[in-house]
Amino acid sequence: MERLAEKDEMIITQGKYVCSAVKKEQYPERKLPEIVFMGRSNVGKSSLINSLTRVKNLARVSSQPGKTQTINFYELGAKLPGEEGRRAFYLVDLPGYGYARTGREKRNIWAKFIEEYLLTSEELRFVCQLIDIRHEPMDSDREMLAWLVKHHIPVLVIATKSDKLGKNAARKQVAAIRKSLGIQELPVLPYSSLKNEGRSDLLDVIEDSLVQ
Ligand SMILES: Nc1nc2c(ncn2[C@@H]2O[C@H](COP(=O)(O)OP(=O)(O)OP(=O)(O)O)[C@@H](O)[C@H]2O)c(=O)[nH]1
Ligand SMILES: [Mg+2]
Repeated sequence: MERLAEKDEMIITQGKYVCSAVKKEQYPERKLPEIVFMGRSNVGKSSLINSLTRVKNLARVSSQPGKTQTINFYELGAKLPGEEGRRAFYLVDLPGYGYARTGREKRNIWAKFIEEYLLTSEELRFVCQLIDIRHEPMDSDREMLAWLVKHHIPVLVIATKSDKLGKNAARKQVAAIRKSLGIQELPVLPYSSLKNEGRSDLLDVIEDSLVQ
């Protein structure tokens, strides 16, 4: 997404790890707006959080799927254009779904504590659902999206690892993802954590969600 003119954008002033949770009592005490990242294992959720904050190893990244096993809260500080003070909000990293080596029992536990979080969070602004730009969405992706829509949780679909494809191929693949998810009317934001592509656009969406 090219910009015609540079406009002032939100500036991330700091990022820090706050806590990890698998149950309600472990959520952070301080209530702040929450932006959540979900998607299949290995799709690049933790990498995207590092790219947004520009803090390199804030969220743990691994080439092995199944790295993130808890709900992890990162607190960000931001300076919004035209505002004097700082805003604070959480980026929330979730364990991946659809990881084949996680047994049935473990998957059920996953679903339960994630669901509890998503359904009870009072400050949830929107969920970023991540899809690898090289792959067609799978049934688990469609099921998760349908679940979010059913519960009236706002979603932004992000196509990750956009650096893996050329510009044209990426554009085609974004259209294919949109079609396969049945969301032809909604935007899909291409993102590369490697090159920070898409970062300004995502910051814009986050800024909008903070000021509304
Ligand atoms: N080329 C490229 N590789 C990426 C990008 N984002 C993530 N990766 C790689 O993809 C792998 C998985 O990244 P993670 O950020 O750990 O993925 P995750 O979704 O948090 O995975 P789980 O925690 O296991 O659910 C790592 O090897 C990353 O280096 C990207 O934008 N471009
Ligand atoms: Mg992760």
